[in-house]
Amino acid sequence: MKTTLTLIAAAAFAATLATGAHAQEVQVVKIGHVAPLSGAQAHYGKDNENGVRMAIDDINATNPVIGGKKIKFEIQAEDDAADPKQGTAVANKLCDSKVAGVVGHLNSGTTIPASKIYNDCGIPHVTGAATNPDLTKPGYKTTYRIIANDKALGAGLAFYAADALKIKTVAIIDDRTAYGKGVAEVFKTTAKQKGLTVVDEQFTNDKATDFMAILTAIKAKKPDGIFYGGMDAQAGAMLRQMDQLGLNRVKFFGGDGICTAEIAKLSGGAKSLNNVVCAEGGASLKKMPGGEAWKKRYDAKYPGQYQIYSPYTYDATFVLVDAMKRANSVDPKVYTPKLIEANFTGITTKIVFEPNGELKNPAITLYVYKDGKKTPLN
Ligand code: ABU
Repeated sequence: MKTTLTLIAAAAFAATLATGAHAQEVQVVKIGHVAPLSGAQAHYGKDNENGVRMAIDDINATNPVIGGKKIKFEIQAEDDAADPKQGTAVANKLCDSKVAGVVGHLNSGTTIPASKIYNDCGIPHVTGAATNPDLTKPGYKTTYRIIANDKALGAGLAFYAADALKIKTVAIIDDRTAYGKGVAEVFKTTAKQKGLTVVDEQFTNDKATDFMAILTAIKAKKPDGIFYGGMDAQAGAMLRQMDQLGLNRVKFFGGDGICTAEIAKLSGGAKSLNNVVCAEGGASLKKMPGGEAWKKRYDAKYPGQYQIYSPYTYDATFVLVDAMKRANSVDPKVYTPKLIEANFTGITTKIVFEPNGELKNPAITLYVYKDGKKTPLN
């Protein structure tokens, strides 16, 4: 028995010498990811998480060495269910877990309160989805965004409504979340500046499914268009109910929250889908530096799961790791100051930050749905 164990130990030692595995120990470094992975927004969350997983696989395939150590990145994926309270609980959990950085969160309503927690525990986070401009107002050195914010999205849609479509009247609905309320407010202000009349304003919430009462009230005001500040589960149902009320000639505007692949399914064949114009805070996949090739790889790895933000969460992961490499450290205290100096060409764009952590010169793209397929206008 003793002889057998000695032989096994000797064989293991010989194998170690051959591979050099002991020459450099592997350090596991956790990257946190937070998004809704349950509930009506789980499809956005899964897509975001896939972006982070794909980035980690690609980075690990390069055998990264940081601070003289071989690094293996791993994801710590958390579900905040798009709920601000769960968002702060998960942010505290990630601080306690001492993750090196966080990609997220997805919703503005969870990201804004979480940003203070990350700042207090000194862990940087990069969102590729939350678009409320208030996120970067406190000026935390730990908060970064790599897509355009709602000032650009709301204003871009109002300009398009006034200048390209030449509509005159609009009704506005929002879901009272940080995102929905914020983007609707920007649209309203800009639409009025452009000479549009806001004929009605209605409110809902991010769990609602029945919009017949508010759409009936809006129908009486005969608007040329409806702007919806909210997400696709509600927008899809609204489009179906607009058809039922004979509102299928009314333009339907919304920000990136409704600009998903899923809305085509959620609207269940409603004619009103043809009237949707939505805005996304980046270039179209075709115009992104590595967009189309990346999308092919994504679809092969995660068939049928693409929604909208995964290219950004992919780049957000690379931006964190790029700062670690430049600092030659995975310690957030050491590498966080390097984030603001990012000059990183990702698959979405060249990522350079403003002093407040916003992306410099973000693009926006408007989309319509042609034959049920999300199609860029610019
Ligand atoms: N940007 C729209 C969806 C996420 C959010 O900002 O709440």
